[in-house]
Amino acid sequence: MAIREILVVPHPVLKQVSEPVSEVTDETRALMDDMLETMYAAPGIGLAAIQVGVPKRIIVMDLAREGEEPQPRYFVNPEILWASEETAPYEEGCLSIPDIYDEVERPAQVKLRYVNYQGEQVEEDAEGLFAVCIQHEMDHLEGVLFIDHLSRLKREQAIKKVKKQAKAA
Ligand code: K1U
Ligand code: ZN
Repeated sequence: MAIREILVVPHPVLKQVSEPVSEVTDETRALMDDMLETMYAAPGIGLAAIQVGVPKRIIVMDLAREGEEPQPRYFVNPEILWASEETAPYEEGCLSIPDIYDEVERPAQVKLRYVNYQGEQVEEDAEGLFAVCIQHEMDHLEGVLFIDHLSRLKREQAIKKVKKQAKAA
């Protein structure tokens, strides 16, 4: 396993649309293992493959709280089958937009279909932080960042701040 570099804005690869995975192979699982290790090291609660420069429709996540056993989760080719009309706000962050947090409103519940680590198709309902995180990560697969849900002014300020931080580092 290896920790990979996480791309940060305004890296153009983050705007790419990711390609479906035709089959979950050992190579796919090796990538998912690297992604999980990268996410834990960051630290974060989710990561899309495009954030490590791989334009494939793959997401990893772990929503276990501090002190709980790790609960790694893997989503290949995730689809939203249904989204609630009810929405909920959440103060989101993103490992590709360090130190920027802002409120995004998204459907409160979603029904998902995806392929898991073993290559099996699964359907699952998501709500709460799981619903927030999977929608945030699925946006990454379309080249969409959480700041794209904010005003142009806030988005431009966020990118400017990240660029300034990078220059200072
Ligand atoms: O960059 C990413 O896509 C990961 C992102 C996921 C996310 C967070 C909050 C709302 C929606 C999606 C993160 O993990 S940001 C870091 C973070 O939330 C966190 C870090 C350490 C402990 C707890 C949370
Ligand atoms: Zn993100």
